[in-house]
Amino acid sequence: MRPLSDCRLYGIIDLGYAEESDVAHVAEQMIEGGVDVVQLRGKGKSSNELTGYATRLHEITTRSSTPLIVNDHAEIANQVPVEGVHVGQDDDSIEVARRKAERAVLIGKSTHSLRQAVAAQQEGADYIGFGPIFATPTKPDYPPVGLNDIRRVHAEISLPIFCIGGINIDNLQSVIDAGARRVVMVSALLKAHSIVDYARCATDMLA
Ligand code: TZP
Ligand code: MG
Repeated sequence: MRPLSDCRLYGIIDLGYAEESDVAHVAEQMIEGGVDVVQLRGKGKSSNELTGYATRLHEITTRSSTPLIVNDHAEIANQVPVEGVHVGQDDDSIEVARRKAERAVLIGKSTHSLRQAVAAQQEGADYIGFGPIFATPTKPDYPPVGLNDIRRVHAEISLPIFCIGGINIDNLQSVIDAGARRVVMVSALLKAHSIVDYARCATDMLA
């Protein structure tokens, strides 16, 4: 499986944007375009429903050694051989998520400040998300953290850091110039006319 240290572009298949019938195709397109790690995010979907999606997605991601991460529901990891689980500040602790997964998996944590990033590292996260960098309709209730702390968080945290929130091809260079090496894209990628071309453009910029 591709190690997170080799991952630059993290794509989230958010079921608020992707239709059920498109999920497999979206994953294939992301991978073809060079997305290195894929997350399944389905706010409002039950753990059972997401287990079904995760099973189908894992058959696709595993062919290219692309890690598949499930959002929020660590218990899915004891049903489906996904590579990881992602938790937010208001979700299970990393310790509880590891217990629910019942096996060794990667655990990522969302952080919204330098202080939370340091805490996530101390708590034993394998990677962190840092943002929202810019305001985003995908996570509307969180104030953007902006570009200013990106360099500092990279200086203080030794884990892979994936900057997230409102990132698209038009502002990606500003995020890279601010010190980011890895980013997450959700709506920009899912709404792109060609997911393959859009992801390729982003991976070229991050190379
Ligand atoms: N966590 C912080 S911002 C965000 C999440 C899940 C949403 C990012 O979505 P988009 O569409 O790339 O702004
Ligand atoms: Mg969450």
